[in-house]
Order: sequence, then C-alpha cells, then structure tokens
Amino acid sequence: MEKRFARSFKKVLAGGKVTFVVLSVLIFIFSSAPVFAANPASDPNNTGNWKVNWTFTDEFSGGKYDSHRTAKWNYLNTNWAGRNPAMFHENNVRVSNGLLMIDTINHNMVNNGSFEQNNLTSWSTWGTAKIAVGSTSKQQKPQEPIYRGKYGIQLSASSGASQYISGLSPNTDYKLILYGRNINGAKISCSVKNYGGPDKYAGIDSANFKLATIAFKTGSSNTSAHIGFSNMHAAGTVYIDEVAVVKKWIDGQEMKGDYYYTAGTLRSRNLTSRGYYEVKMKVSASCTTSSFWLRNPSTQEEIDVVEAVGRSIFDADSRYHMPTNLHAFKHDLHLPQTIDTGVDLANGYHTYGVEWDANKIVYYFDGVPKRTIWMSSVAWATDFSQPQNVLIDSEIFSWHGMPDKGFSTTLYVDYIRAWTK
Ligand SMILES: [Ca+2]
Ligand SMILES: [Ca+2]
Repeated sequence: MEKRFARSFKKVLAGGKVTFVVLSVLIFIFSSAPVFAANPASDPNNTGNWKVNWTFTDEFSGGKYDSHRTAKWNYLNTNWAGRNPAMFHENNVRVSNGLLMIDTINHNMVNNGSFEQNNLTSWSTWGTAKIAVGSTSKQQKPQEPIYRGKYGIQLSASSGASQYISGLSPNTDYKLILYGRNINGAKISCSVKNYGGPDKYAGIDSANFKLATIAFKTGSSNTSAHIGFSNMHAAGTVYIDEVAVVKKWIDGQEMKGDYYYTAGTLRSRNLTSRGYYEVKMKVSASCTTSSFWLRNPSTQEEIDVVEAVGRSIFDADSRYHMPTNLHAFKHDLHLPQTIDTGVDLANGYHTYGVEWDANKIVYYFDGVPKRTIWMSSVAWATDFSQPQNVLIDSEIFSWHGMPDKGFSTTLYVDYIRAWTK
C-alpha cells in the first residue's frame, strides 16, 4: 500500500509536465468562463466586436441589470390578451432564486369540460349524447364537430347533458361559457341553476361554432351550481365543446370572452434590431408552449426562435422538438422548420438562440447553429430590417391538447441575453 502510494507520488513529481498542462487547462477554463458568458454563441471569440445589450438582457437574479416589471419588461402584451383560452396575467410571472417562472393555470371548475378524456365522465346525459371527434388540425374550422383539442360532445334530437359544479366560492361572480353549433333543425339551450339565484338561460342558433355566456353570482352561502345544455328540438344535431365555469375576476383581472386559463408573458418595452438573442430555459413538461421570439408590433414580422411543447398530448416526440419559424404576416410568408434536438427539453435547461443579421437568420440550440435562412432566398427580406420586441411566453396550442381541470405548469427561465453591435 505504502509502496504504491510512494510510486504514485513519484509519478506526480515526474509528471511535472502533465501537472503543468492540467493546471493550464484549469486556468484556461476559469479564465475563459466569463469570456464565453460575454460573447454570443454565434461569435465566441467576438471577432465582430459584439457588446452585451443590457436593455434586453436579464439574469433574473435581482442584480443591477435585472429590472423585471420595471423599465425593461411588460408583463402583459398591450395589444394581445393571450391566445384563447389562456389570458396573460401579471401574477403568473414570478422571479425568485435567479429564475423567471411563467405559470399556466386552468381555472375551469367543470370536470371534463373540454371532453378531452374521450368519454363523458362527470356528465349526466339524457337522450342520445356521444363523443364527437375532430381533426386536431392547427386551424380548426367553425364547421368541424369540435371547437378545440380533439373531442367534443354531440347531441341528437331531444338530448342533453348536465353537471353539478362544486367548490365555488359564495357571493362571487362567475360565468358559464361554452361553444356550440347546431345543424338540421336542432337548437341549443344552456342553463345555470341552483347557485343561489334565479335560473338563467342562453341560446345558440348557428351552423358555425359560437360562444354562449351566462354570468351568475353565487348566493351568500352557495358553493355549487348546476349547469346544463341541450338540443331542445326533436330534430337535428348539436355540437358542444369547451364548457367552462370560471370566476369573472381572478386576482384583480377580468377574465374576458372565452378565457378560462391564465398564462404569462414578458415583452420588452423597447424595440431592438439585428443581433444575437438567447434564452436559457427548462421547457414546461406539459402541452403548453414555452416560446421565445422577436416581433415587430406594427408590421408584424416575427422571428420565432423556439415554440417548444414539452409534452404534446398528440405527439410523443414533441419533447425533442425545437420548432422555429419566420413570419411576415402581412405577406402571408411563413417558414416553419422543426429542429430535432434529440434530448427531452423538459428535463433540463438548454439555450435557444438566434443570430439576426442583414444577410441571414441562424437558429442555435445549446450554442450550435442548426438552421440558417439566407435573406437572399426570402421574399420580403427587407421587412426583417424593422425593429422588434423580445418576447417570452407560455400559451395553449389546442392542437397539442387541452389540459384538464386542476392543471398547472411552470416554464423556468434562467436568463435572456442579447448582444448587438
Ligand atoms: Ca374539446
Ligand atoms: Ca438566472
């Protein structure tokens, strides 16, 4: 034992050269760490003389340059409340322990209200009620049998469905919302009863999906309500989807229209231009999106660096995918391309970057270039000389699935960094 130790010790002494190399490597690693942090992945040696642009850079660590909710970021999007049915909410954007966290929460009090369980569990039905199956296409048409996701409910003549909703707060404003369409002589009636006030009704008579809303306020001691919908006529077919009971006000913000989730966003207050932009984040392990992009607020050109879906309900491989895109909406130009990263993006932190210059747009994953769009190949390339906002958010893409009642998820962001010249 002793002998072996002595021999090893001698080896170390004799290996002075080796020690020198090891030390040099260590010194290089430690000394180069801040250099890497200060340079864009597109130019690690900074031959282009890039500078960190602190207006769009945030480590979310509470330091000098972290000004979440102040000079740097809006926590709401001034001209967009969020993709329905998820409404951006200030409280869904949090910062602690060096991380930005964006929550997405389903506030629906209805069980199986989107029918995405592919059954009628939790519903009492009469007549002939059954599951309707849709296409999960990205742009669902109003004349499809479902409104969002993949499933809805279909009612034949003189049929209906109802559900007792429990867990409501007394003396509180709620609304029932649902989408319906009726064909071949059918007619839709929906109702809210037993909530502590008079029975309330609304109707839909439309061949395309249309929103119905019934506002109601629970009584001073009522914590439940009875909701229902039916095909009143002895003919035709009714399709219903997206049934929700949601508080009118959630933490001081009114839930408008058909919104019943809350989600979050950060949007830079200032416009930026060409440069290298990067986010380091852990994608939400759900069917919601984790997105980082740039966009011109008036002319609407958009560089989507990533719109990741950590766990699509309809696509098991979504967890590996980094969907990128380039949009010039006013010219209907869209250049989507999905990068297969080969790793589960919801399992850890990864960097997603874009180099935006006059000649090209290059998408990076973990510091490696993965896709290049040459401006010379793009119609309307000059539009991408316009300044853009930097944005991050979480949305519901219904074509990746509709999470059920009680759903809550979080997107974790370590930093957003920007370099410009
Ligand atoms: Ca549905
Ligand atoms: Ca951080």
